[in-house]
Amino acid sequence: MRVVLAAGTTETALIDGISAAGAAPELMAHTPSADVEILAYGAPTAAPVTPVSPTGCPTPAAVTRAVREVVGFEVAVVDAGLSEPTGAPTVDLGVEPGTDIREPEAVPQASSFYPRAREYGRTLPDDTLVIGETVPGGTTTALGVLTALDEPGGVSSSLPTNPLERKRRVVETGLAESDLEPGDCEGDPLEAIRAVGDPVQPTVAGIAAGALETGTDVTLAGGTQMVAIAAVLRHAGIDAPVTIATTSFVADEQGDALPAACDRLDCELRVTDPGFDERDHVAMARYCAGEAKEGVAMGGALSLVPDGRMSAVRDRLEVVCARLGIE
Ligand code: AAM
Repeated sequence: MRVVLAAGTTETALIDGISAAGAAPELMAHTPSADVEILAYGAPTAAPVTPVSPTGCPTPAAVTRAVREVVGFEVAVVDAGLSEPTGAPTVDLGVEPGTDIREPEAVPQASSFYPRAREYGRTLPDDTLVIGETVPGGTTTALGVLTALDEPGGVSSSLPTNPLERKRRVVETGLAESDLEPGDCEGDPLEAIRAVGDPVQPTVAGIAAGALETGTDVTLAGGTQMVAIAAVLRHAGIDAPVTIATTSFVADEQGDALPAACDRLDCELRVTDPGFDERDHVAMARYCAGEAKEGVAMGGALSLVPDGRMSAVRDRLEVVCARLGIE
């Protein structure tokens, strides 16, 4: 079993009011680079910041790291378009940062990133992969791809109040700038990503596709961004079994829409509640207030926690947070 984290950036994150995956817009580009270091080392090393939301909610990387310190799992990080350096080892597939989806092309090289990621996925030796993401702005690009593929349903958000109408307007502009209408990319998911997606999407979808081809079990670790990846796989004609593992925070926010989307895309859904309401801790309270919710493979990592060990994960999260200066 291995957790594979695809870490990248899209300039879409810089659109006003669209993301809380960083304390300020100018810090957002550092978030994935720091997330990678937190997962690998337990705290940022080269990155200048610990990713927190503007209200101080720590990155889900802290939770994934806490699970790792309790359960122990192998990690591989793929550079899926980082725009700032990271001090942790990454696999280089030549993936470049994405542009604002309101530009005519969001991921101009989507169709070459995908086969490279697929080849990487084919070569991984593990029986099971849990594939996660960190890409600020990723729920907006997920909405972009879902809309271009004519898949119904909304998307989640790192913000406690989801700016869904704003995201819809951004996607509408993005599609228009790409000379596309909603649904125009049905059956051509790489075209959807090229027009209104982000570079993490062809990377995750490619790794998943390659792994599935070699009989590897694949869990997509995340919420609505992973629903978009599942849609990419299905529109690419891949019908192998896929699981989506997310947090109760996303599941609670999405209500019936999440199981409905998983049904439609023929994915098994696994939801894990980390029991953060049982603690009086600033970070866990932020998650219970609907901030962050998911990311950096958090839901997939939580699904690996054996029965009876979740309180050890909460204990460990307090230690990780203290290391990050969040107490
Ligand atoms: C990743 N790193 C994060 C974070 N995420 N650090 C702090 N807070 C988060 N929520 P949106 O579309 O609103 O930006 O949400 C998606 C991002 O939130 C992704 O990067 C995901 O991994 C998570």
